[in-house]
Amino acid sequence: MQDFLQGKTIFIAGIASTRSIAYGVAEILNQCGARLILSYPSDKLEKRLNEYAQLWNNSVVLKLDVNDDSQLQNLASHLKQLNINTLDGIVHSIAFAPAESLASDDISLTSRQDFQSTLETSCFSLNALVLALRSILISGSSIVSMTYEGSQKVVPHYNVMGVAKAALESNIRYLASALGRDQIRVNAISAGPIKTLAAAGVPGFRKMLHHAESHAPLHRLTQTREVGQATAFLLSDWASAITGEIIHVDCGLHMISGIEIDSNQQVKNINKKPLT
Ligand code: 0WD
Repeated sequence: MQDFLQGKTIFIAGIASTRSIAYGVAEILNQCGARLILSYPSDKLEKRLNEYAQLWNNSVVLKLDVNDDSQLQNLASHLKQLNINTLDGIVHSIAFAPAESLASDDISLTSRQDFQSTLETSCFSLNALVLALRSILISGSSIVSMTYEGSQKVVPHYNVMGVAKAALESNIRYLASALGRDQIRVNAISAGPIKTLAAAGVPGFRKMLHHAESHAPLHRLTQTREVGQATAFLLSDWASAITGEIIHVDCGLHMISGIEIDSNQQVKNINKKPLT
């Protein structure tokens, strides 16, 4: 059971540190026997990614900024030069929003440029990456991206990132429809809040963590390795009929209304004269 991804080669974009969701995903995928290709967007991450690769059966490491068309155009041929002629899956764990767009709580203040760059890196990049790798994705491949509940509900300061996540989730469904004819599946995981570099850029994120811990049915925070386990399942043949789906891995937080009732108050109300 441990090696149920044996023989699969998975491309992972979005490891920035050991706290990254994609790091937890890579740990689990390696444990399940997958061969990993790790990408990093800028030279400053090269050394770190090479160190991580040593931990995971000497995974392949390469540079890829998903907003750089020339790098995308050369990606499949670059992989072929490394003797990687086919892929079984992609993990897209990437998002970016300029700090100013998260600073206030008024989305109308987000500039055209910031709006566009957020949508480009956080949503369009999935399609750009898929297109770049499509020629080597085999029938039965699986693609997994990462989203957050701020797509469905208003989360303070999440602003344009919430809009980008809503677009990403819709995009998952359209992409699943388009790639289904080639037996390629596309899904996303909606993770609970996790303390990572990207999350640290959202003002008030500590409050979000506290809220999640105290309100989630499991009364704890989601771990990156738990996102990894769900990702491993979606990448595996066990999920062969699942596509276009958004799966929550958030300790149940998404289904809680947020309405708080003081239990003493509740008793008081019950003792009032009954409604007739
Ligand atoms: O609470 C959280 N942390 C949640 C995150 C809850 C639910 C979902 N997510 C999502 C994020 O929105 C994102 O889509 O999970 C995904 C991964 O986020 P993360 O693990 O929280 O963040 P982080 O460790 O910062 O990794 C994101 C990485 C970038 O990190 P930095 O910190 O350098 O911005 O995305 C990569 C980069 O490594 N990235 C890019 N990769 C290629 N090309 C690019 C780019 N242009 N831009 C960012």
